[in-house]
Amino acid sequence: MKTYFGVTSGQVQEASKEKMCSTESLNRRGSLDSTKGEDRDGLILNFTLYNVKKTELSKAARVFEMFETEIHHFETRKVKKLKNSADDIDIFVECQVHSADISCLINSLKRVTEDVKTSKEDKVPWFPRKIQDLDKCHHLITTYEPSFDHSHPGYSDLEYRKRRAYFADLAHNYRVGDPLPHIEYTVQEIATWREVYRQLRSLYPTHACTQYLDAFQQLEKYCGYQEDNIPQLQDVSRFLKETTGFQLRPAAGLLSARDFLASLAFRVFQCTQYIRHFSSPRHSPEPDCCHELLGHVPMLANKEFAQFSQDIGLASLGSSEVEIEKLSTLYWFTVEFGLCKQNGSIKAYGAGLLSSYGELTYALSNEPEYKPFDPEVTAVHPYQDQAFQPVYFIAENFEDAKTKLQNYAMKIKKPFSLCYDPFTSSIEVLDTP
Ligand code: HBI
Ligand code: NLE
Ligand code: FE
Repeated sequence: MKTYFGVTSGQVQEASKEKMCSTESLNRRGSLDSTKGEDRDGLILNFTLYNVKKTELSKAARVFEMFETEIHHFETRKVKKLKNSADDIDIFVECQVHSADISCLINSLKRVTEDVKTSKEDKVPWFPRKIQDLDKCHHLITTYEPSFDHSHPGYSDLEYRKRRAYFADLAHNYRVGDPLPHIEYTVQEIATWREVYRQLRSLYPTHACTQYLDAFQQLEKYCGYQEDNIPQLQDVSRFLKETTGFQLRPAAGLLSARDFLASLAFRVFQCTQYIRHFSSPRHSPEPDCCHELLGHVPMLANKEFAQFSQDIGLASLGSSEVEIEKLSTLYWFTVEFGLCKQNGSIKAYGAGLLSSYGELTYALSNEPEYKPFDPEVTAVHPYQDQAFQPVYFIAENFEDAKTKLQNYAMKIKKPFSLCYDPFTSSIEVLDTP
């Protein structure tokens, strides 16, 4: 439990009690929030305290401290009045505060001065600003997990579920900067990998785009990509870092779109390490190491594509739920299930296709419907996340898709603009109100 200094108000004690209770909760989209009391979902708000007596300044500062707000800006200005108020000041504060604490905080501030204003209307959801903040971006969508979903092929395989719990622990305990966990894969796991690898490898020359084929060749040469070996994330991450600056971190399963997209802004790809159940190698509704290593990694080794991925990530930071839903749909129909034109034919670049030999053959057959990639249309198109897609979007080429996406992202309304600083791996926020 945290100790609060100089607590004078009963309301503040109330707030600290509330915090102690909110260790685990289910959010709207069914993801398990297990931030263990961290104020990860804080909102960035502006407070103005008018006509504060100069002697009360430290008291005001203490209120912000007691609520464990993260102060981004703290400014005082002398009140310009003609008479009798030489000692009064106005205080302007921008800070991140847990949404549950806002009204208590305002009440406590009102003990310092009656005149408190908040910019509640420009609520901005919390987002990571530095790469270490990604340790807080691990919220899982549990829909397709073997222990929750009865139709998951591993649901009644206790051995498999135990193994999945082991992988989940590794991911939960991981912190930025740690070495990526080395895995001793079992004979059965390697057999599943072999089956997936063989089938896909025979399809790639005719089904995958040239950017994919080039990178895949490199990965076979330098990164242990072979049918009898599941590559280690540590080796793959090093390879990507050298080619496009992308790096990997372990993920316990399917992450919330907000957390997953946020990490892309830092050129970090959240990667599962477990493998799909041996009974269904053709297709898995949830990501696994076949999906990450065979689907995503080769494309992340392409400069143009790496930029495209980071751009979606940057667009997601601080966006509303509605915008996140649209960006994740865009991501779905491009990075996951995208097709593109190449030398007069259609090829796959989406990771969900390049990791599922079932869907890869289907996508390039004459069964599904094709539509041209257009962010405005694609972002609101319904998608299928349990079976093969009925519709795929075709990009002219990556350059075109990237420009269209950047134009789309520029139209997302935010009260600030963002810039990624590659030297410090952090986000600079500009024009904050
Ligand atoms: N989580 N671990 C992981 N891997 C993904 O590929 C992934 C994810 N969460 C969401 C997601 N992909 C997307 O389909 C979009 O919702 C962003
Ligand atoms: N369907 C894909 C596969 O079987 O590899 C995984 C998709 C993950 C979003
Ligand atoms: Fe994926």
